[in-house]
Amino acid sequence: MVTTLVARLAAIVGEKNVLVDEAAKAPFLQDWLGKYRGAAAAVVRPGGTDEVASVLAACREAGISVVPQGGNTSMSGGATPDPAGRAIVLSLTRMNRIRDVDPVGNTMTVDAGVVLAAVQEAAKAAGRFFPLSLGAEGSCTIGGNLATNAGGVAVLRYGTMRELTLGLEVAFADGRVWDGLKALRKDNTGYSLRDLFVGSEGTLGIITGAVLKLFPEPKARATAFVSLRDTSAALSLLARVRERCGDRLTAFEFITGDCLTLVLRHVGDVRLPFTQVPPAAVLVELSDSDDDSALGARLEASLVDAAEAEIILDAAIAQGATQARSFWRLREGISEALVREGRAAKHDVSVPVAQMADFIVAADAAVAAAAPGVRPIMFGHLGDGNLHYNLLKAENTNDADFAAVAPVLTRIVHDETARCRGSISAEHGIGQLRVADMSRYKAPIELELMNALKAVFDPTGLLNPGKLLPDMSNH
Ligand code: FAD
Ligand code: 2HG
Ligand code: ZN
Repeated sequence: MVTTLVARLAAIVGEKNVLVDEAAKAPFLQDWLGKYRGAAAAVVRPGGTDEVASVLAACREAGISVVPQGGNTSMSGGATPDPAGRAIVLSLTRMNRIRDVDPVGNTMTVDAGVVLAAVQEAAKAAGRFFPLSLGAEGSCTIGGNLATNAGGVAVLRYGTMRELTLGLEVAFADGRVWDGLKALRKDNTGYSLRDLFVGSEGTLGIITGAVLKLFPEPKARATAFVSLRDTSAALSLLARVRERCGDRLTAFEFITGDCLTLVLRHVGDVRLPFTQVPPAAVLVELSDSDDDSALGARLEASLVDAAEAEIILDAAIAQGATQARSFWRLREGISEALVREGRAAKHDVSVPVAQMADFIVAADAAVAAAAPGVRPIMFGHLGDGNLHYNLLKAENTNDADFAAVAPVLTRIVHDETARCRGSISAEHGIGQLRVADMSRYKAPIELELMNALKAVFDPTGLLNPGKLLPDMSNH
């Protein structure tokens, strides 16, 4: 059966685009964090939307499921198949064409496999700006960004991927294609199908193309690295900078001192602009589409204000683009530093911004009581109420002991999140990592409706099985 399917897939996408050799498949079968390893009958690399549709039809007939994959940078195992091997990985990376840039309508139409950085560059070449920005931008794709409703470091000003998208093209499980590539800012003709696919993590259809919103290119930027005592101080600073700078505030990234220590330990070519590692730090960035030479002065005035009010300990304002990049390097190096430090129980929570300090105090206390010595390493998009609350094993314990306690710690963190009416996945999706927790923290009516939608779009369970939705058979 699999041999027949492979031959059929080769007829659709070309023999060299169906990988069956174990070594060739290997990079597609393991996630970025090295937490999951799966198996697949083949990795299939279509070159266009029609090919995607034909591959889906062939897999459906053969009873083989399909795991869509873009840049394979998922933080929740969303793009990794299970170990059974009764799936193909559908890699969209050959579909990397920028189809159209419209500087009048301020839109760009792209294939789903275009790498995010290439979209940013194409926007720049047209004198425009595409604001989604995250550490994996050199390898993640627009399809993956859409399927996870990615956030990143500029959500405060520009919103998540959902808010940056006007239209979609989607191949359905039955092999039909929906051309929803409308470049319209206004379209109130019924239910928004587009919004169903954003954040659906490959479980409802394969996104093959998208119309994205473009923005005026920022002409001025001002960036500061600020040291502070704690999260409460960071929240006070956020309120002050917002008051003084309005929507020029583009990024407000929070990093604890313990987290900075890991970056300094594991990432080359980084330098802290202070003599000592502070208890906490914030990377603040303002931007303006006017060539506003007063932007730096505005940021400085906000920080002087905050220093006088004893909200901040110290601040360094970047003297040019090179220093700004070096501040960002400290922020963007965090995920890599965490991987190098060892196993972590990763959490990507959001709570109402005003509750963030209380959340951290309560979560830290409960974690310390349950597992003394476990190290909370925190950072995140504080302006969005989004915290990456990572727990690293105590220095004197081994991986096996930590693996045993990790689910208990996750329960503590997620229960505290729920108490604050927060979300257990702010931006990384559910994937396979958080499927069990979906049943625990989502209302039964939401789960029931989500399963009903899945049954409409993918009645045979062809698409990304085991991801996002918990099995409802025992409910
Ligand atoms: P993949 O990892 O390949 O896939 C992600 C999910 O989307 C999977 O469920 C997959 O099945 C599905 N999928 C992929 N393509 C399609 C498609 N065409 N149609 C349907 N489904 C599809 N995320 C944030 O939100 N903010 C961050 O700041 C951030 N920073 C990161 C930093 C690093 C260093 C890394 C490794 C990851 C980071 N991520 C972040 C997580 C990740 O979600 C994003 O990198 C990105 O959105 C995933 O894109 P991808 O192309 O790699 O998708
Ligand atoms: C970030 O904000 C990403 O850098 C990754 O969302 C978070 O590694 C993580 O926990
Ligand atoms: Zn993040």
